[in-house]
Amino acid sequence: MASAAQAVKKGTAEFAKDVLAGLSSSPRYLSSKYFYDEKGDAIFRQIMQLDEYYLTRCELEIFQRQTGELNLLLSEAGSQPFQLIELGAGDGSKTKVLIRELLRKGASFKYVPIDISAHAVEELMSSLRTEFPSLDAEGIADDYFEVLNLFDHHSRKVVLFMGANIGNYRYDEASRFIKKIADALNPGDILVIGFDLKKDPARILAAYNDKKGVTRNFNLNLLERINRELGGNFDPGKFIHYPLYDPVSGEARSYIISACDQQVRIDALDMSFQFSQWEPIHTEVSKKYSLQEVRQLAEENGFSVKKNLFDEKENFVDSVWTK
Ligand code: AVI
Repeated sequence: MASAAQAVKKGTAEFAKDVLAGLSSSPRYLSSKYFYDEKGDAIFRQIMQLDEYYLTRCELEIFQRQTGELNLLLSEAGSQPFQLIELGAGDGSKTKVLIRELLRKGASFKYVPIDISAHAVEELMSSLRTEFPSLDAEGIADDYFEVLNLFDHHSRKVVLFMGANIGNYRYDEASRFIKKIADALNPGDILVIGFDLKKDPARILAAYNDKKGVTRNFNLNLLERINRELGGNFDPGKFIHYPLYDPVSGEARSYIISACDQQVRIDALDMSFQFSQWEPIHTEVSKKYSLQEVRQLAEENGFSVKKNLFDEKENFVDSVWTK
């Protein structure tokens, strides 16, 4: 078993390796998975409260209005005990609505929230202990890509992958990931997956370009994280947050753009990087789906769509699939 210090060292080494690969490539990129350090988690919580960021409210509405329906779908799959595995659990606010209902109905399950942010998992576990003292729960802080095949193959599983986290993969990557989930499940197991749907492009763009500049801080925190953890000397004031939305692919993409010619040193890599004025670093994809793409993603990976649960205005869907 790795000690906490060893885990931090491994995490930092991986971060350094990925930063080197991304900044050495042309065009440059940095992975959005590194947004979520302690500061990034706090900024993301602010994003979820923003007027422009409709996604969280839509999904919460689905969970509040349709918990009964969701519960029914979960219980139809069998009455045996199951593992409720949540990929990218975050603060678990939507799942708590479901957990409360499952406990009330006397369902026998173990909740396993997984998140890349150790800090988010610790906070979630401590709030679960207070809110649901009788809940059987085990939090895992890891990249969910890495832990999928560690699950007991015999137990019944309900996997939750919400918050439009699937949108942070391009379609082909998303399909490969869904295939990985399918391989870890048995026939009859369930996957509940949240998709942000295609809609007015102006509304989508505004969600990634809020007036208060919170999403800007979220994006630029990547540079600050490199400064903090890898001894970089990025000046975030010399970089611009630039989001765009492509209605053809449905991808909202975020970039960090160098506002001037500049050189940045990263001690942990023992290297300097030259940025030219207006050079972009790609940082994030947030793909928006059509219902036809949702169905295709399910069916090409061995799932069938059992039910689509929408918010009232049909901005968002939690799609319930069975293997
Ligand atoms: C976590 N993920 C689904 C968010 C999204 O909408 O892509 C992350 C985010 N990035 C900027 N704002 C929110």
